[in-house]
Amino acid sequence: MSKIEEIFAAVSAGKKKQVPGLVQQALEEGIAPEVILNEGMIQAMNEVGERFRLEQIYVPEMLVAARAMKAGVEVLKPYLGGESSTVRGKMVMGTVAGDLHDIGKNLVILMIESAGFEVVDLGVDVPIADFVAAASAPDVDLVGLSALLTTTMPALKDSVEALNAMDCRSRFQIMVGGAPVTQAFANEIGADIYTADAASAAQAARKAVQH
Ligand code: B1M
Repeated sequence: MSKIEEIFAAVSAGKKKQVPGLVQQALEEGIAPEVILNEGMIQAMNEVGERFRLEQIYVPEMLVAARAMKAGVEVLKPYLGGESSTVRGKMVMGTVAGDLHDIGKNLVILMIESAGFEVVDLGVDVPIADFVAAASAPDVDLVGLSALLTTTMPALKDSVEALNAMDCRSRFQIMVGGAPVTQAFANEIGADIYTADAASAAQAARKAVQH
């Protein structure tokens, strides 16, 4: 079994204690951090999601897989994206109301921080009022909203609607993402930027904020 296959297997089986060591070994073997993340861990979460959909596993198994992935990401953190010494701007970011998924959001934050932004993490299950309150700070350039469930897409829409109604709306841009979100949906709800993954979120943030 290759190291990537071992990481894939350990993340899908929720082996939280094994994953950090395997990720470390993969790095020492010279495997690129992005490959470990995408082919080892994110692919494993996709597999877990598929097995959940097919009712082969249930929520507890999804949860332990998520914990195993988080443990692996901790090891990868210093290797992803690189450090940036210039502060390009400020972003506030959260997962919308009713939604507890945060692995994707945390990866987006990691990459956007590496691109030189200060990011205020509002956490998960963020009420609309909290997005609005955070966006009203005068130095906020970007507001990021993540949604992972089709059932929380209406909360994404309502949150963006509330942000769009703010007097200071022209001061910041709104970025949305998450598995069920598409460019078409982002356009429909009036968000400025849609990105499909953490790396393109960081690129888009850089492009959007050029002080
Ligand atoms: Co959940 N879950 N889950 N889950 N879960 C999904 C999302 C699901 C697709 C699984 C499935 O059925 N195949 C499904 C949703 C179906 C749907 O709505 N169409 C689902 C379900 C149904 C549920 C529950 C309802 C299950 C239940 O209770 N019956 C429940 C809901 C709880 C709630 O939120 N209220 C639930 C719970 C959970 C756990 C708590 C057990 C756990 C989350 C733990 C955690 O996050 N701390 C969990 C997990 C782990 C998953 C899967 C398996 C993996 C999610 C993940 O972390 N992916 C997921 C299946 C899947 O995704 N294939 C599933 C890896 C992550 C890196 O990718 O989050 O997509 P992702 O983020 C990407 C991009 O989307 C993008 O960049 C990221 C990095 O590249 N991105 C952005 C994300 N946010 C962005 C924001 C941006 C830009 C890009 O700009 C601001």
